[in-house]
Amino acid sequence: MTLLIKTDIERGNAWAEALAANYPELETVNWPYKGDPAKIDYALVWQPPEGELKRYPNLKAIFSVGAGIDHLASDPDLPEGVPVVRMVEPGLTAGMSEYVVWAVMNHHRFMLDYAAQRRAKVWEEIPQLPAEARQVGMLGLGVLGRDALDKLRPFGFHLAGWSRSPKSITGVTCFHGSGGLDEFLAETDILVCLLPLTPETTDILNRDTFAKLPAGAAVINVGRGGQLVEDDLLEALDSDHLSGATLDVFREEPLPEDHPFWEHPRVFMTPHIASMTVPESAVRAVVANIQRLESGEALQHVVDLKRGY
Ligand code: NDP
Ligand code: OXD
Repeated sequence: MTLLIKTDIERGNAWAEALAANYPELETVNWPYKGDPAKIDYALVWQPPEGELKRYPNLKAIFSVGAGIDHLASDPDLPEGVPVVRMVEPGLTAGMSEYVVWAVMNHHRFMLDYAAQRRAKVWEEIPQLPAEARQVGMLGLGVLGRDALDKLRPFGFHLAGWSRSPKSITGVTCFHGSGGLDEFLAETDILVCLLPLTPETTDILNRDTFAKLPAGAAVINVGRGGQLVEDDLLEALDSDHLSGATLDVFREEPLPEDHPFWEHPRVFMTPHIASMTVPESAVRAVVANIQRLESGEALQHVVDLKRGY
């Protein structure tokens, strides 16, 4: 059995080592692969070139290195009938929750204002609100959104969430579908986007969405850059309707040098590092799934390509 790895070299080596240690029967080869395409049974990939996966006639499953599968769904030549599995693993989930808790606190504790005061050498207290006075609203109640809400719960924020299908989560006011969005936004002071990128979620963080948030709200985007209409965000920040934004993902990555976000005092940015799959823990999920398929059981976390996640 052979698995093709396509990711950056360093991470590819970490995956190869982790797989060798956990599943010695599985041979791994790195992309670009010059051998016989018929030999490849599985692919573990991040952003493969379009059409690449169609080259392997005996592919049994495609594993995404990350949680998002938009890098695969956008391939018009993705081989038909081969299941695509998204990444669900504890290291990735824990990393995202750390980032979201930090970003929520960054806004809750007025850190963008204190950074501005520091630059201006101003020593001044800003009256602090208790966590109970704010609502954190999570767009996306999947594996990552739910864990981040769990980690935020002990601080005492009001928690709300929005998903496609109805949910019931203790301590979280749940909304769903386009009919539930306005009510969800109306009370949300700190909006976190942890949605997958699909045709329905593209551009969802736009002028209308921002206008429905209370004045002074903050926006955190850790989903995908294609969900944010960047000019609309700049307009909402510059008109002081929004108090700030923390952005980890962008329409174009790396962010172009002349992009206004670089210099904007109310934007905090990171280079798509909110969380990363940890090969040492993720390998167990991949190995367990391959063993499941090899013994005739159903794979876990297969995405619905028609739905886009
Ligand atoms: P899941 O598939 O577990 O959850 C997706 C959630 O989004 C579900 O609750 C789903 O609703 C909801 N959703 C999808 N489409 C819609 C829609 N049209 N309207 C309302 N809700 C919708 O994904 P994960 O939690 O594992 O990951 C989420 C995303 O986070 C990834 O796709 C990726 O883009 C991003 N990510 C970013 C990282 C970074 O470093 N910045 C790292 C890892 C992931 P329902 O429950 O009803 O199906
Ligand atoms: C992911 C990512 O989808 O890192 O896992 O963006």
